Amino acid sequence: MTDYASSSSWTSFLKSVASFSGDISSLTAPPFILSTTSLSEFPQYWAEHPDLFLESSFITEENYKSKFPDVTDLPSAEIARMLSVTRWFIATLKSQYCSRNESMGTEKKPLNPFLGEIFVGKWDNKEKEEYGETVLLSEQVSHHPPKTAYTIFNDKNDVKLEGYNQVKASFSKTLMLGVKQLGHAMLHVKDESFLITLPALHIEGILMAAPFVELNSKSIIQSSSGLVTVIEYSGRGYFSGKKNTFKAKLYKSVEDLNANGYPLYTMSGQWSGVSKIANGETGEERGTFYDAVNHPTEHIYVKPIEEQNPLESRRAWEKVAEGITFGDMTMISQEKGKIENHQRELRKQEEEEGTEWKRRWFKEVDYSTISANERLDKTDDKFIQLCAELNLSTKNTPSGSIVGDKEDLKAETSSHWRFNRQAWDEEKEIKV
Ligand code: CLR
Repeated sequence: MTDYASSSSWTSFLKSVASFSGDISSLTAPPFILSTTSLSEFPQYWAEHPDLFLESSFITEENYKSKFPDVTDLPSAEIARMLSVTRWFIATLKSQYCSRNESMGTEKKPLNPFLGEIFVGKWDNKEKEEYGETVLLSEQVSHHPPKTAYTIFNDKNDVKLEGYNQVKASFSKTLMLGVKQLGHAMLHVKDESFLITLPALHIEGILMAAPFVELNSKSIIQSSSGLVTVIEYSGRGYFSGKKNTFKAKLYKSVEDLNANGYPLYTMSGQWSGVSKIANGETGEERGTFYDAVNHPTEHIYVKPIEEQNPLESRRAWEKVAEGITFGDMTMISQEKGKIENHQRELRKQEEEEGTEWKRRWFKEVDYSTISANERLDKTDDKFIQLCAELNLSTKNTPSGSIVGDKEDLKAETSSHWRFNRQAWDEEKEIKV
């Protein structure tokens, strides 16, 4: 990448970063650092291991021991399901944070979705009849600031993930890009729900024109069963000198976590490689937890572009993507310009008519009216219940913020995007 690093297009990009406003989409980067993939596609990373995504739904009182044969001291099916959800989550990280480096050599700047852009696809799991079909729907529900809402569901096994992505980014003096994620994800497996907080991250290697992601901080998975897993991340050096390492602890309850008690299990290693599981009290190893190398990803099926609706991401960006592939800056800006002009026209029209762009499959839920803790006993909303377990803020804060902390006090709104299943059932134009 040293050729690119010393190119004039890169040095002038670096200069423009100095006056960065906070809106990543406003940065004009040279073609070699542009990705042909839109951010609306990123939710697919949650299910590139369809077997692990569904696994917890197959764990019962009768079979739970056989699902983790090395974990000889496994106390219950509930704990087995939590281990399974944790394993699935760990398995998603390589797709989420390493896949661009693997396919394109470096992290790149994704296309910034337009309002109403959609990305749909499925894993048909034909070789495993009991899996049934897993469907992904993703929709750009806001342009300023960009927000992508998504759901991934499998009706046959009653598994559903829903969430939305939004980031806040800022460059440090050393040209490291710090990124906070504002959304969250929720997984529903039959009657159990799991709230997942999203890690902060930073982009290294920008100076060398070879960006890559490192995760900071932590993720929490809170189950409606009371079990909770805390996953701490570190880059090269901190835990072991290896990159992409984590340490996860599964606790019986938030009380145990807060009392600094022993976890039931600890899992540690590289999320992009091998990790081990151990008894949380004795430290005795219980075998391999996850091995990314032995679990190749299964990519989503997406209809050919000719069959796609003009709102579908790959069709909408086809010409821009061609420009990027050819390294043709003129074509890129012309084709991007067409999309932007069309969007400006739509917004103008809406303003004249006093209307708003209609969101297709997701609705915005304002939690400020329902999240007060004293009403906890009156709500069956899983997000509120699971946040309350951990004292997490239900406002629009960086994922994982605690009630009363700096970010929580600063935040003014509490709106989150939720899947509207009925709207999908009534959908006539878009097919997966
Ligand atoms: C989006 C939500 C996914 C996880 C994820 C992975 C990589 C992140 C991406 C999110 C948001 C956009 C991101 C990207 C890595 C690089 C890219 C932060 C959080 C930025 C916009 C690219 C910067 C451009 C460089 C050339 C400086 O579940």
